[in-house]
Amino acid sequence: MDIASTTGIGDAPPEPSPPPLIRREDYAPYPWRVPTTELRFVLGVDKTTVQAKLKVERNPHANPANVLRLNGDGLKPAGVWIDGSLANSWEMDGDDLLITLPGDAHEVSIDTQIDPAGNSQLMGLYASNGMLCTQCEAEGFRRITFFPDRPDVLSTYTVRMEGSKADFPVLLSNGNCTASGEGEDGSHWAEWHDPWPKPSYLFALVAGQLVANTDSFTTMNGRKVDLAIWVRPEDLSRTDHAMESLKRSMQWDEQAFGREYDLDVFNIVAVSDFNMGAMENKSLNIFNTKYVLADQETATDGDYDAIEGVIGHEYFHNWSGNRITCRDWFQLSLKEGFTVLRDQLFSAAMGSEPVKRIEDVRVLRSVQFPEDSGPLAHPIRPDSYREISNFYTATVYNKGAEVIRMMRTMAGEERFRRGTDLYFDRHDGEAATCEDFVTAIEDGAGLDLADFRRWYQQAGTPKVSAKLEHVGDTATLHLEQAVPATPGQPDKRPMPIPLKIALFDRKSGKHHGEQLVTLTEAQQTFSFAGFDESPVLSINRDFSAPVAIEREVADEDLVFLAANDDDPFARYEAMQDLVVGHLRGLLSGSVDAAKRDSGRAAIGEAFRAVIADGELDDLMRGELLTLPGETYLAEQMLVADPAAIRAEREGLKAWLGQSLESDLVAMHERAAAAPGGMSAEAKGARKIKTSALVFLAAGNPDLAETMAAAQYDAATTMTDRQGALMVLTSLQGPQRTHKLLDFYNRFKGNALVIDKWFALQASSLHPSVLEQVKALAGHPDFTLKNPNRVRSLYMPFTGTAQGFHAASGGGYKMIADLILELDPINPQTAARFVSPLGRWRRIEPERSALMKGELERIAAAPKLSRDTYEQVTRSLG
Ligand code: 0A1
Ligand code: ZN
Repeated sequence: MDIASTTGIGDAPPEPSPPPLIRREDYAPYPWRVPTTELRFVLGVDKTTVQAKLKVERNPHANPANVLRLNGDGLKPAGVWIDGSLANSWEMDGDDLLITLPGDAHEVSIDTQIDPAGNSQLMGLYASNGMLCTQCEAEGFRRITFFPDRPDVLSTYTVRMEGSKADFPVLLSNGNCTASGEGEDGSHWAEWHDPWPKPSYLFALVAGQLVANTDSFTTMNGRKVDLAIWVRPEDLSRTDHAMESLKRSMQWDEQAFGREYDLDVFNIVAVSDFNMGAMENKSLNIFNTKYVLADQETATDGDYDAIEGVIGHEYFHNWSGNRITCRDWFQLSLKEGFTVLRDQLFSAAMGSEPVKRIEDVRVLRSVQFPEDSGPLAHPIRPDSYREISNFYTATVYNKGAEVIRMMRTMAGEERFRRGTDLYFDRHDGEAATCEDFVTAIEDGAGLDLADFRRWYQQAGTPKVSAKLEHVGDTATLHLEQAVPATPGQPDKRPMPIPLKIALFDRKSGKHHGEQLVTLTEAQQTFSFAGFDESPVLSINRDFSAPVAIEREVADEDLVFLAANDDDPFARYEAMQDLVVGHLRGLLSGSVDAAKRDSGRAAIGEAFRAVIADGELDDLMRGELLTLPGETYLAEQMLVADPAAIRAEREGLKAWLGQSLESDLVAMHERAAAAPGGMSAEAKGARKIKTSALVFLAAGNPDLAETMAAAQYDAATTMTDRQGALMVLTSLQGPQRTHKLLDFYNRFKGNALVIDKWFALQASSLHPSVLEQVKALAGHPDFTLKNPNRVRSLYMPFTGTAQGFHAASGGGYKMIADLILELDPINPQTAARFVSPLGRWRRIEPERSALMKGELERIAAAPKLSRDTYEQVTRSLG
């Protein structure tokens, strides 16, 4: 579609015009309705023909238009019929098809032809290992046929698929299979009907050689739902955990949110070529294999948890996303923020609530906080975009979830439930807005959220400084908030920030009850009487607000909280703050050797107490023994030196590994003797085994090498095996090579495990990681065509101080080269690699210049996708 016809010979090449900016304030309803859509597919991997028949009628609530604008992307109409007659009253406008319609209601039919095998973007209809599948969110449907490809046009779909029975024995689409039959020459067909009106982004089709794990679920009102998880035959034995997770999700949504499933079938299909995690197409969810397949030998405990979470997430979308969808893509957080909150609550209910909370906060801080403080910062409800795929971000998803969680905290669980009940009731069947959601919570829960709406408008992580003063018998809490300037938003207003606090008595180690204070002004004080002695402040308990707290606090108070706080998150936070404060001091150069030693001693004592604490479960112990990550540490500094952060953090790790060596070895031994299985105890034991090795590897590499090699050899689970190999990969002894080779040979042919093999090497602390990743890119198993493989090699690499941030600039160049090479193949995935380079303003000057230089090199490339163009220009802007 890109053969230039616009330049005459001898002309200067035209400035490529930037892709248009789409603005939230320009929303206008679509002038037409599409009550029904009939699609007929004749399927082939290299050629699929599509016939679309749309009933259209004028939308009385929109400005009238005689032209029906149907979006397309790379399509040519092979024929257009209006009310059954071949029509010529149409024209193309760029990729869109414009049809002039005389009356109020018509039937429009359009034929198109597509090439699924040539679709390397994996948007629309594409081929993956001989199977055909679709991905339509956000704007992929327009790559299948011409259509008003926007979420506020809801239609009832009937789909007929026809194809070779040998190649495509299984034919699936949304809703129920209503008819099927045999054709000539070995073909067969099936017809599916989805009774629920839906936007085009929820359409799905799958055709291929698949087998199913089947089961059923009976809903609270007695509807029996047939469940099936479709995979390639060799993967069938790894689908049980996904099935159990699905049934638990269905049950939990009934009990926690009163949501019942609304069809007789629910299908999940696993596909190995997929741009994201999974997709909530109505009754036909399509999943990245990574979030379906698991057994103990090939999947880690983390993988099991992620599968449960993503299965839940997609299932919960049936109500928060499908029954109530989004009016436009600016409202993405309406479905995503809310659904992430729902999946977080689900996972917490299925496992350890505090550990889940800590994990969620860690993701928020390591991914969303940097996004919010960089050039790509945007509000959870963005104001504009050029390519919507770029806005499937940690901000829209994870901060979006935090914002809704704050409403829940302010309302309390019960009142919040009244709010969500009202929302589901009031907007069922509609394409709604974030504003609709907030209003429903306001009305249902009885909250005033007038100022709270600023959380939807303003980007940037608020900084809250907290100081506790004690005079007479009164403790006074001084709070101040500042929302930093972000691109396009220089001035911010204060936002309501709900903070759970407790004041601890130093002697008893207890507090007199948790309180919720809401900081609404730029500065505010809160007084608490009845304290003869100055209490210890525990603040933002359970991470009640997604803010950065700067507390003026003595190390001894942090040690106190790390040992005594009854809020597990606050306890974790005290440990983190202790370490962050220590490393920050060292990095600023303001700390002498004596102060460094006393800081280490305090941290060492806290760690020793955590290792010894008999009351703690091992999952939580593992969290408390996790040092703050390098990105989070970099985030604490205006300008970061990645090499210095790495060196100080590793220095502390080595010191802890040495001074706690016997405690760590004993902890490892104790955990190694624990029974296996999938209980919380067994998972906890596996987690702390690897934690012990991580510290020992820094402190005593030879000992760690021996222990890790033994753990690897004895492993009966991927958790133990991967943990051991992760440690060995960062060491330089002979076991590194042995075990990497063993791992590869053992799992050759299992794509998801080979992804781990790439990722472990690409994330290692090994000094030669840059050369190693370069070499791995030439490995016969590496391909740019598979997003999982690309991500597994290059994403972990962007976190390596000695690799990505190599002083030579070689790491930056490698990622820029990747972006340029991947962009024409898969722009969505390519654009995801821009943000690590976009951190340039917050990095020390020499590296900063190198990073910026690479961004400029990408920007100067002759033809960039909309995706990459937008991310690169925002990053430089
Ligand atoms: N709605 C999905 C996310 C998703 C978005 C775009 C995709 O296109 C490649 C795929 C999936 C979710 O939140 O799970
Ligand atoms: Zn989602």
